[in-house]
Amino acid sequence: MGGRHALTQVHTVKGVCPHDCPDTCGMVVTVDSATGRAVDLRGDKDHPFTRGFLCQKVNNYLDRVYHPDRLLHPLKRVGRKGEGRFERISWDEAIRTIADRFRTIAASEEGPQAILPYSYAGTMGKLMYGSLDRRFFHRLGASLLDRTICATAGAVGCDVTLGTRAMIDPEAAVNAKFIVNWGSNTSVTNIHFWKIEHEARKRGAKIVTIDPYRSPTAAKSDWWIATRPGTDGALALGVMHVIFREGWQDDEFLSRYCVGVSELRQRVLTEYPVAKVAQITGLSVEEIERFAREYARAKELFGGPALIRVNYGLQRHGGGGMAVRTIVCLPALTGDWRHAGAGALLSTSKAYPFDDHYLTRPDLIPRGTRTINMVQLAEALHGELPGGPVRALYVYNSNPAAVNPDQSRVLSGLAREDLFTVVHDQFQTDTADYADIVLPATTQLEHFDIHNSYGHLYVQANNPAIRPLGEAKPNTEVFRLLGRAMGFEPELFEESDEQIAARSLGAPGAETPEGIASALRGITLDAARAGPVRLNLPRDWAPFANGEFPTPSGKCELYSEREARAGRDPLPHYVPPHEDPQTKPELAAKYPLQMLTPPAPSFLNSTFVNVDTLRKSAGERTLEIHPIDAAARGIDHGQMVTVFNARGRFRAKALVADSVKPGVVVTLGLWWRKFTDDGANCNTTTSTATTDFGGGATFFDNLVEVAAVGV
Ligand SMILES: Nc1nc2c(c(=O)[nH]1)N[C@H]1C(S)=C(S)[C@@H](COP(=O)(O)OP(=O)(O)OC[C@H]3O[C@@H](n4cnc5c(=O)[nH]c(N)nc54)[C@H](O)[C@@H]3O)O[C@H]1N2
Ligand SMILES: Nc1nc2c(c(=O)[nH]1)N[C@H]1C(S)=C(S)[C@@H](COP(=O)(O)OP(=O)(O)OC[C@H]3O[C@@H](n4cnc5c(=O)[nH]c(N)nc54)[C@H](O)[C@@H]3O)O[C@H]1N2
Ligand SMILES: [Mo]
Repeated sequence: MGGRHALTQVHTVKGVCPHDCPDTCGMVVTVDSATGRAVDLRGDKDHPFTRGFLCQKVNNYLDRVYHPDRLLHPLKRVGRKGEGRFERISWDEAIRTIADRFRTIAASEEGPQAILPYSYAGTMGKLMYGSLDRRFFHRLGASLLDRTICATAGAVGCDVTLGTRAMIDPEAAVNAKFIVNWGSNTSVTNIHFWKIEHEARKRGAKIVTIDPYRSPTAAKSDWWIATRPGTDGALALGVMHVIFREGWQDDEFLSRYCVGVSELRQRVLTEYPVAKVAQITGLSVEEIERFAREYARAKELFGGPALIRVNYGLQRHGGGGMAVRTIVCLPALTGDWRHAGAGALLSTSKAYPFDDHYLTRPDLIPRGTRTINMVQLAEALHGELPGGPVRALYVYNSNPAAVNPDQSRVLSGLAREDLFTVVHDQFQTDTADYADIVLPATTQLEHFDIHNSYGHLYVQANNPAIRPLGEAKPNTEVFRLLGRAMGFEPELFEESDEQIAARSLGAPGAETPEGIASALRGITLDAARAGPVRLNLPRDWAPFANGEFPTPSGKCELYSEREARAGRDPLPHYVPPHEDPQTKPELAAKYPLQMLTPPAPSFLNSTFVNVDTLRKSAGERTLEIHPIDAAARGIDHGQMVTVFNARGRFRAKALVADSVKPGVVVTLGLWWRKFTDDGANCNTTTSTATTDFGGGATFFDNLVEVAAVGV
């Protein structure tokens, strides 16, 4: 590595964007060799998928790395919880304080389960996301955290039908001729795949987006289909109805590789006539018929197969798991799985057989340890879950005060004087304001890591480019210190991060679907440090072209025996949202509007909100509302409104627009309370109710009312 910059001597270092996004971009950091300071950061042109360009947020990444508000030293709280007043302490004192508290709690009658680790995907690196931290908390016997806040509804939904995630080689999607962004704001949340969709469009593909909101992606698509929130499962059943009614199904694929064809056929033909689906989804019969025809007959009409980019937006509803289970049945009906780049794509993460058992050591978990669903942090902190109260909370890679549902109750829980809270982060987040001990974390430029991706098929290592700022430490290092302070077996913690990464590439994990068990074979850490390495998968990889579904039957399970045995409906069916005007008219009489709260393009969930340029580009907090709903409430364009329900309220500026249908409102998240004038973000109104499958979050399943704020 090496290179020249004007005047100063510089060198370049290859890294990986660590943020929670399917793109997992390759980055090149230019460092001033004399000062050791990073002076430039760009996309890695040699990365076959991310091809040298970065999103708006990471283009500005040095603003975040060298932000004047970076946490540089451990702190202890001196003010009230939430007030944000802290005093510098040493690492020694911080580690000793934490270990003493953990030891005391573990020895108490309540035991180590009264300690709760809380983390999500602030970084997606295999080591920083989940390695020594898991080993530490497993060894300690702390409560287990079920990490459900984002992806589990669809993951389990997919598993029921396919036995794994819906996956393809995303690069092969240039071959698709009919591309459906289903609950996916692809042009914002997966920009390199959007580029591939564009390439496909140049080759004749039609792009359709199914979304209650005219998202940037919907606006740029050939066709925006505005479903009512949470009704995607019904739409998919209606499409199946039309396919079977017209006889457009691929009988050969169905009979060779699927179970339950006749049961499903019977179900959709009798129970999901198009008129009923129109009533549920708010679409017209013509629109549904046309969508079904173009989707199912894409090969004749557009010259090639169809691909559904099924994403997270549609999962955040009570029936989100079943919706995904249902949607991923569709490519079996059309036979699109036969073709590379066609079928459906949720996530490629299961294509990487990293040795997660070795990384996280689940064998250390004491028998009978309870599991807490992270979506229910509010309940956990208020002592409402089985297994006793939470006495200590250790937060890293996450900002629950901003991202969790039922925010007011999360905050009152965090404010408990008897709760001992540690927050390890790069910044003084809304959550850190409630900590007893704050620990400074390194950024991706300052530590080593190894990455898979959930949006492409390359393994990459992140080489550290600069030294840690101040006294910041990587997650792994903090758990080494804590492991030592607790007197845990040194061998659990003593390998270096590089050694752990190298070994994690070595042995295939137990759950690996057949066909990808060898995907990492022969890929060395050295190769991954030099740049992106493609998994050992064939160029025209189409994992289900010949069946080979890793389900119990080995087939695509249109009918699920496992579901039947669990006492549930074995066939796809429509599960309405928890807060649905059609099925909950009494609730809707008070709170008639269905509110969606997807992230703002300039933020990544709550990350980047404190970067001034990005916050400015996000503008104000807005609420998009249809002219009919605005008029009914006397709300003018540009006026401040209060959005509320029984859980809470927040303020936003009304944008009266036809970007939503009547009955739907949209506000873009996820602001930090401290950057708002009312100390609240949209999660004051969201609920901790979970999805049908996977215990997932239901952020978009949320009835609210809106009122003009008097001036
Ligand atoms: N209303 C509503 N709520 C939502 C969503 C929504 O669409 N609407 N989206 C949901 C989704 S999809 C998700 S995934 C969750 C995301 O929830 P979180 O995973 O909490 O995501 P972030 O808000 O990005 O916060 C991550 C934090 O990790 C920190 N961090 C980054 N790297 C490191 C590191 O190496 N070490 C340590 N210790 N800390 C680090 C960052 O500084 C940041 O404060 O939010 C959910 N919440
Ligand atoms: N810029 C940016 N990129 C990101 C993120 C970010 O915060 N900012 N977050 C990252 C993370 S953690 C995740 S999980 C992914 C999420 O990426 P996406 O899956 O694209 O998720 P969202 O943007 O939350 O929602 C996508 C769309 O679903 C729509 N939607 C809501 N409810 C429904 C419904 O019932 N049916 C249908 N059909 N559509 C619905 C929303 O209006 C939204 O436009 O993006 C990742 N990429
Ligand atoms: Mo997410």
